[in-house]
Amino acid sequence: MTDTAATIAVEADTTLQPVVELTLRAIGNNQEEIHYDQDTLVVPADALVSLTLINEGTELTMIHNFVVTVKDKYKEVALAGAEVASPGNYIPDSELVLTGTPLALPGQTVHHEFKAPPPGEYSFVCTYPDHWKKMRGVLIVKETR
Ligand SMILES: [Cu+2]
Repeated sequence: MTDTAATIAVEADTTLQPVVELTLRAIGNNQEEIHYDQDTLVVPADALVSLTLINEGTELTMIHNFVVTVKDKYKEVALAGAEVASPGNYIPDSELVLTGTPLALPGQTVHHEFKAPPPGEYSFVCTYPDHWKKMRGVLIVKETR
């Protein structure tokens, strides 16, 4: 009986999983100007998040990504990411990292899908060297019921 109940629950979850489309723009062409166009993103728990990151920069050093971290750990993750450098997309192998996009070069758009983490608050950040000082925000995952 327990097995049957578990199977039904899993099927129901899969069917009802909402897909949330997010579009985030990276704006600016120097260290002072750069920012994401939104500093707060809200998604429902259980959602599959389909993120589009648009890099509107044109200067060569305007290389961006989007990395979700444990709340307020954006600086620690970004500093570790700077050591990883481009072959690893500036994303450290760390339990503080929940997910991250590939790098978007100037003018590029990248897509990335990830499952929303459990309800709560998280940070997001660009881990390209020094960008964390300007490019970061809060991801809020809301309880759906
Ligand atoms: Cu950046």
